[in-house]
Amino acid sequence: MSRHAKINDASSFWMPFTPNRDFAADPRLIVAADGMYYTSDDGRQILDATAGLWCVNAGHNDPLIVEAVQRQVATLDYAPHFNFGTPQAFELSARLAGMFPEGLDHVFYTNSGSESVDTALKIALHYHRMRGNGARTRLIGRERGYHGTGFGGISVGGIVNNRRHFGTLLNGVDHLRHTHDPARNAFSRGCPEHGVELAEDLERLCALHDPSTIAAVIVEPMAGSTGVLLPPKGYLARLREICDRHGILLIFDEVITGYGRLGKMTAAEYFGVTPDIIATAKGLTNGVVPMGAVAVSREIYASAMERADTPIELFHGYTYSAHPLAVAAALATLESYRANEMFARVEALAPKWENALHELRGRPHVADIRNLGLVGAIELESRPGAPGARGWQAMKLAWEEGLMIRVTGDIIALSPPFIITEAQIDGLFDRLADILDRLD
Ligand code: PXG
Repeated sequence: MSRHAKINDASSFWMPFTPNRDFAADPRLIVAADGMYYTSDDGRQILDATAGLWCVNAGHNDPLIVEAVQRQVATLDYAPHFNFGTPQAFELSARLAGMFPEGLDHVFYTNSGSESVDTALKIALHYHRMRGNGARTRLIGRERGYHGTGFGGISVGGIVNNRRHFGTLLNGVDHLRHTHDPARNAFSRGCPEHGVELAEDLERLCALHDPSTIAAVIVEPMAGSTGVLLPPKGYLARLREICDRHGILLIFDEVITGYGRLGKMTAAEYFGVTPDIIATAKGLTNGVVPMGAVAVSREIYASAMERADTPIELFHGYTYSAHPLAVAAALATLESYRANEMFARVEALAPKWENALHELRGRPHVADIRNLGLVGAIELESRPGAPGARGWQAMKLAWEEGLMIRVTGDIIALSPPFIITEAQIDGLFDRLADILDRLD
């Protein structure tokens, strides 16, 4: 049976964020992975330049994590965390509390980034209500923001295709302007110089709605999914100041940036700006078992505990909050990051990564190149009348050449596992240069 027949036979799988019909005609199947590489069903080694979907930070099949999960599944498969607990879930919270910025020392568990975002938004609303500020119900996101695909996330998110088919979404949501300004900032290395004033857009929304109606602002400190949009220098600190001035909670969505992507545990630490809530997922378990974690400030947790008007302080949670397999995977993942000094490795590799990436400037169609930590983006000029077509061709050519890359429209996003070597970085960009030269 040919590979194509197999896919067509299996067409009951409605694939996520994928052109399903195109995939059936031209499938890309993965059957194994190890370290930096996937193995395709035709036996080729594919360099993983995206850490799966930004999650396999420690590389594939890390023995520490594999063994921990194997041991756990044979010991305790599942336990509820509504009214019961497992010691490891408390151990993980304590470890995480020690890794998040000072003051963010309570952790709520979820199963995905989308659930972490929903949880963060709900906790923000709950916080204000518990404190007698029930009028603070507005949530502010940002244009081009990606916060997953739950109704909370698409409401505060700002990617039009993710929103337009799904009705009226949450009400009382508004959006800051995005910070992408290639006219002033193209080919910046690291964070761009121009655009700190875009944070003042929050003052505009405060003036429009009155700050006493605004519960929280949620942003990705570095927007990943929308094509790697970096915060202008000083922007996040300015947002923090404005939130403080008006009693608004600041939420960082660190589903991509959490767990070392920028060379520190969090982007909050990297930028020296501490939000009130951090939503994470992905790298928490190296993608091995789905899990998210939401870190909240001492004050938010204390408000819930001290002001609760019912024995259960927060009516929120998931059947699989703190699932034992996920907790085992997370503990082992954090241990792997620590034992292998992986965040420091990202920091050390970042200059090499930046230089190799920016060597692509001047190749055909390259309109902008951006980077931070172990993240890179190459923005291509769109083909006239066919936005996204050139990016799509790049993704397919890359797969044929043994590279997994992500594309968002005509933007190529790169975010390899932290174990990538300098030689692999050179090999990756050599091959990408060749692919760019071949694009229509
Ligand atoms: N917030 C952010 C900032 C994300 O990047 C989510 C929330 C949602 O996480 P879940 O686990 O519910 O998918 C994400 C997810 C891409 C890509 O191509 C990015 C994500 C997911 C899939 C693809 O950049 N980010």
